[in-house]
Amino acid sequence: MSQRRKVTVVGAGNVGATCAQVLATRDYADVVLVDIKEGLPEGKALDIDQMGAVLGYEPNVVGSTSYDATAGSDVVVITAGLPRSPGMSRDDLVTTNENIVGAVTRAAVAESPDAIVVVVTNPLDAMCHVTFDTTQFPRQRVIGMAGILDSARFRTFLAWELGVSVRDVTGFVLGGHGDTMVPLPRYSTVAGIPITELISKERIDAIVDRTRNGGAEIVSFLKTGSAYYAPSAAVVQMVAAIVRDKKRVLPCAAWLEGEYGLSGIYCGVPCKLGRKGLEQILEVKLSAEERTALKKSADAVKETMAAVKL
Ligand code: LAC
Repeated sequence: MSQRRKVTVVGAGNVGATCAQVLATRDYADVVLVDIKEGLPEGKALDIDQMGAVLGYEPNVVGSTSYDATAGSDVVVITAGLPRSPGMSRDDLVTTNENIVGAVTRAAVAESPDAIVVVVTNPLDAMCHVTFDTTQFPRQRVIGMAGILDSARFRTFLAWELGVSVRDVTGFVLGGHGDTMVPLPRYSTVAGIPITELISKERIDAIVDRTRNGGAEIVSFLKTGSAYYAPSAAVVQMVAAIVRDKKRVLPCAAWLEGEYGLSGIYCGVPCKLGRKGLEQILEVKLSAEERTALKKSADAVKETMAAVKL
């Protein structure tokens, strides 16, 4: 595939700007970085472009406060919104961020009616739902980023626990992006060996717990913001799977229509991503305990959704 693709990133804060930066270094897409704050997207885009002369990629990032430059994007990434601050749950953000996400989604899809939208703003599952309602797109074209981040955290902690390369660790995390997310040890492996064969139940429980609180752990260190390096890399993995039609199977937030016994809700499940966006949801059998945990996580997403007014 020789033709460059076009990716719009809405929000030039830490997550959005880092997304634009990582995307730029990959050099397969023209990137438009949009923010309402005058000067911020333009300045960051210029800086990222000039890094290309050093690292060796084409300077094709444009920053703008208007959506004109975004027209005809293949993928739109929504990062706009307030981040969590210490002591604040993801759900506390719901009212502020639903207004922001609704408005930027409308503006972005007006210019790119065929785009696939990747939602990143928290509370993630609820903001996916807001974007899904706002765009009226089919579910194939509105997907949320959370599971790759959550499983990246899970994989990192497992790799440290065993002293093995993180490349050989797979992690399977289902459910909403919140404290009730459901890491599944049975389906998490080191080079194909289930971690339940390698790590004691007590240690797995502790690692699962740290994973569930992985976002809050970083917020408590940073004090004035939340994680952005790993989240941005996770977004780029989704964007790459879509624009390069890779058929990757990645944990993403998807609109469920009966899968895993859930309907009318966004929730993290294993998704096949390709040119059409969400091309398939993979279902696996869950134990009674796992099903209960997933139901609890879905209930938490529904509770957050109850606060959405749009
Ligand atoms: C995290 C927050 C940003 O998981 O949701 O890092």
